[in-house]
Amino acid sequence: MSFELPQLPFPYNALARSGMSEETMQFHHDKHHQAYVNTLNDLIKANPALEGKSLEELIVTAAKDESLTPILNNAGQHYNHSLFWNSLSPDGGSMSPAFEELIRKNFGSVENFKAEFKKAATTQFGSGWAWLVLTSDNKLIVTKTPNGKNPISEGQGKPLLTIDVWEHAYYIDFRNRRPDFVDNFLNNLANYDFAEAQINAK
Ligand code: MN3
Repeated sequence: MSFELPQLPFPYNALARSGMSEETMQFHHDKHHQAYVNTLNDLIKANPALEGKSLEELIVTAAKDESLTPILNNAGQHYNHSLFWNSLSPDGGSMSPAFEELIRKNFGSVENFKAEFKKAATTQFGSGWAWLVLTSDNKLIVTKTPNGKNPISEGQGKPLLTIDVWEHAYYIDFRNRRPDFVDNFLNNLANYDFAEAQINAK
């Protein structure tokens, strides 16, 4: 069984009024994410021992074996983009009172959380991702990872929310202004309800 590109959880133009254009969504989902899925399927076909593993199993396995770096890159990018689409919402940027309380408990204030997340996202040198992660001892932390790596490959915990800071994620809408792209994500696009639901999911 091969991996498939998931549909976006909203129409391509749904985020345009919140600063993420239809053109960005079409290129990012249909071209970039699709390419990672296709490459991953080709790599698995060439390495039948890996057939049948879940995406998370592939990431954990490949993270321990340097000869599987191409698998890690493409499985990671498939996982990361799938989570990224769910981290976005046309009604993003607002937190439930319960989630806001949890953020306050872990970061001191919502402003501190946003500052820490922005710092991770803007200081990730080159391509990569920033994350809100639930650790195994139930703390919320912010992390960043390069290229296709993620909190699963790095053993940091369960990913709750992510932003893609590869240039292709923001260059159409924000040109080189990554900090503005991150601010816009945190204030207008971030699906904090999804992050909250992930805490209790499986
Ligand atoms: Mn991307």
